[in-house]
Amino acid sequence: MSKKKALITGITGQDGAYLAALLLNEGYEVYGGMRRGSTDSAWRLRELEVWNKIKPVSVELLEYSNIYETVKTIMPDEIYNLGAQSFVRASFDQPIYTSEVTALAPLKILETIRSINPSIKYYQASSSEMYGLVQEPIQNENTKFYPRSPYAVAKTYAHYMTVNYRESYNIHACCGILFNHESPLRGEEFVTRKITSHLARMRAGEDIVMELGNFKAKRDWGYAHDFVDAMYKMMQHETPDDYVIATGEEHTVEEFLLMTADVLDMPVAIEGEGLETKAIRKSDNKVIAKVNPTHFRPTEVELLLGDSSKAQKTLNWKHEMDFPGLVELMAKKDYDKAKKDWWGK
Ligand code: NAP
Ligand code: F7E
Repeated sequence: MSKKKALITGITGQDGAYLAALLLNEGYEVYGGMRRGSTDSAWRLRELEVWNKIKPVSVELLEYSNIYETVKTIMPDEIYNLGAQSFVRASFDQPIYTSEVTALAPLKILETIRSINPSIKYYQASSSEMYGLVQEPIQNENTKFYPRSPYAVAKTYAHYMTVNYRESYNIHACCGILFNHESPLRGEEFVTRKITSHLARMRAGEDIVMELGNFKAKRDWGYAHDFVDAMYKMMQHETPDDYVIATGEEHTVEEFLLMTADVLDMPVAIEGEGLETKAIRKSDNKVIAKVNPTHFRPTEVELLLGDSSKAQKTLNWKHEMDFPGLVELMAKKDYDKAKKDWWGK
């Protein structure tokens, strides 16, 4: 039997790398959609040792004809659309670009599927950010959306467009409403990796101060490796549907910082309130983190907490990695890196 073919857009991102590894393991021929750039964007794929196993294809998500021709040539069985301008803070400065990549590109892919072969399955990377100003303390598939950033509005548009193509054209299209998921492959602009990479460099000897935004923001943080498994499972289910994927546990940014410091054996204390909040290293009373208001968003999402019981029941999905395990994995990996960079070993 010939191998199943999957096209992943955004394969160079965090989730793209983990999903590529999973699909290769499942015996798929994996086509990796990459945009042209002047620097090496394949480092995550190299780190997971999948770069030589995938077939890279040039996909610029702003170009309809590029998407169309790629799909027509490959004729994949499944398309996982992970490509996006995914940084919420940046979406306030670049709302139009964000909308073109994050809202309109999914429509271009859905139109391509509809016109070339409606039996191609489609996965849309929806986001817990769509809940924004939360309308219920714990969010599930029935909770009303209240997006609070251009990124979240763009994701909400793409979400409903995916539902509409499923209902109008009978396309096997699924939306994974994924809550924050992290890993050592997370981009360093996101708060978890920002914290682990900065504290690891401090622990290795660098004299730096980290600037953060809202210490009190709460998120439901899971492990990206666990979360891509949910994407795969929903695409294999006979009925296409939408699923919340989350751990069901929330923690503040401050808690993430304190736990990272403990893992690195560099205890810190939090002092002050609001804009005056600081993290002080106990061993020498040095301020290692303080607030810089530029990291606040014009409209903040204060808290998110997901209920993934539908995915647990229907897909038999559950997360394996708990919060302390995730912090430890990320902090230790960044410390190993920092030691190499700083001490050359
Ligand atoms: P990420 O690390 O930021 O990766 C985004 C990917 O999109 C990168 O491969 C990037 O390519 C690509 N991309 C951006 N603009 C493009 C364009 N114009 N043309 C082609 N490719 C483009 O994101 P992630 O964390 O892996 O997340 C994967 C998806 O899930 C995203 O859609 C994100 O919005 C969504 N999501 C993420 C989370 C989370 O917590 N991680 C939660 C919910 C939903 P370059 O490498 O060239 O920049
Ligand atoms: O912020 C606060 C910040 O940028 C988390 C994306 O993958 O998950 C991600 O979006 C929280 C926010 O992730 C800093 O204000 C404080 O409340 O790591 P983040 P995000 O905005 O939740 C969702 C589900 C996605 O879909 C997105 O694509 O932490 N925070 N201080 C900070 N955030 C950052 N980045 N930097 C700070 O210094």
